Amino acid sequence: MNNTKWWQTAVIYQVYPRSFQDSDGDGIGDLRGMINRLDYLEQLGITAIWLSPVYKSPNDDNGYDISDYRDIMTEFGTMADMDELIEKAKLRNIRIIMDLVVNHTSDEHPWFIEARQGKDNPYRDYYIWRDPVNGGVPNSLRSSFSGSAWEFDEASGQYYLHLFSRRQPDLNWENPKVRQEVWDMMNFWLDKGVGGFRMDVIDLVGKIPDQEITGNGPKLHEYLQEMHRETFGKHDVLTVGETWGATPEVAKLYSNPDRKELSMVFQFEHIGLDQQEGKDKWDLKPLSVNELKQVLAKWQIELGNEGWNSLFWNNHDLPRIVSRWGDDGKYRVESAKMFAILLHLMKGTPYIYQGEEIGMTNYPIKDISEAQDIETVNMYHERLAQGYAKEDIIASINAKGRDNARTPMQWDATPNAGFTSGQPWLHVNPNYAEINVEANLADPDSVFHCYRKLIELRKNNPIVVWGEFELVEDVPEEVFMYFRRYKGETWLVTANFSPAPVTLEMPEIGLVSEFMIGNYARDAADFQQLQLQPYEAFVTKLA
Ligand code: TEU
Repeated sequence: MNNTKWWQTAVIYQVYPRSFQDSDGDGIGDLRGMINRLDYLEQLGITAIWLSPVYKSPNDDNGYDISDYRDIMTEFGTMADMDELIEKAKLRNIRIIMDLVVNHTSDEHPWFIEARQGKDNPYRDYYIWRDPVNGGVPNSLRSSFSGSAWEFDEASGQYYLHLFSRRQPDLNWENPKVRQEVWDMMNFWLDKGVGGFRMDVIDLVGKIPDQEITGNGPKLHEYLQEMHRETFGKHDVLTVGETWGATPEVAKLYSNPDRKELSMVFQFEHIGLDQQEGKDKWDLKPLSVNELKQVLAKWQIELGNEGWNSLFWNNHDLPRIVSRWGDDGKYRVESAKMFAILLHLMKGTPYIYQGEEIGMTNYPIKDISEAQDIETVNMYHERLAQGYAKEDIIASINAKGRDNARTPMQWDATPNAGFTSGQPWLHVNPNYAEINVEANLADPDSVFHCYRKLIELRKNNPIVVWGEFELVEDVPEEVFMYFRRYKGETWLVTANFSPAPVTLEMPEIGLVSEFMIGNYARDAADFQQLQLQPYEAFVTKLA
């Protein structure tokens, strides 16, 4: 393909640094620990590492509240460690993608400390301040972490906006000085040789608070085009925006190469399918596999050549997919592999979240005292006050809470799963004795080796990167089946998205010439009348 970008053939691995690998026994993951695990990531075969924030932070939101964009969080190590990580990753042809959190800062950032000094401070309009209305909050904007998005500042008698925690004041992007500060900071990291940025809630930076507009504001794309011109446009880097409300039409605005904005976005339409209409993520409904098929197929087809898909099931904000939509009991390995095969054969750039590649699961809590995440804790107290039953709130937390993804990486069967020699900052899932990297590496049929083979398939077969996608419609609801076609070659991906066997008539599929990968043993012969096993998935090359 002409003008191929490296991130179109890439597979990205997300590290949540706090939970990846501790090297100094303080119970918190760190950069040295990551450096010590680069060989493992190289063995998996990934191309780049998306690092959740490692900057100085008071950790009100575990690093997504930044107090110094140009220094490293003390618990994670030093800037010298960061430079070493970038360098040693590069030696393995692995790029480091930084997490760019510029919708807001920490309230301990010097800019906010200045801004808070008074209305005349030169940094005041780095943030969004409003007078009370009728003696109260300026309007009904809500925080994602419960309650009003407005916090009263006694000293000045004004409110400031925070779409997340009250310790994460929103930056005022209408102020050109703020944008210049962001450009300068991004260029600082680009000059260090980072491979790009994941852009935290970047769809919010065009907000118009007085009209209660938060996502996709009128100046958003103007700002992104300015960012492109002033920073990464001169570099061959990956930029991926976190855009919760994006539709394919909106996604094209971000990722159409002619618009000179971003490489791609994380869209979350499939992620919201087990959430009641118009409600919060905590208000659950069963997943419809048909809806999932239609949504993912739509994204595969509608971006066309005007954008590029990111492909993910997991991240540090989401429950682990094998517990959420698979089976984390009897068919844990089979369903973990089914999710991997189904996603990694699609068109786009796959993202693997730490632990996904070994089939890690959610960690159910019994009491709110076991929860660490601010989003979860705030919701618990808000819903308790609203009269929700405690057991219902805990059930929602166990289904959708962010701590599920943040339990320490399970390296081996030694205490604390080999994550730390100290007291881990968050509970380790007790199933680490069985589910860990060491056991996966030793088992040629493990989830890890399934991911490693999928990454190899993508590297060695252009059809996986460039092939056209076509959903197969006339199959049972629980069967997710699609073609990929490229330069006369046709591959068929078949997945049973259920714990029950399914009988499938496939005579029209034609002869199978090669069995590429699957999570059950199966030879190329018997594809005319099939009984798919629980969560069975496989890929066949057709004659
Ligand atoms: O998340 C954006 C965001 O909206 C999430 O908080 C989401 O609403 C929720 O977690 C759904 O489960 C980004 C980061 O990924 C998240 O970790 C931060 O807490 C948030 O922004 C604020 O920076």
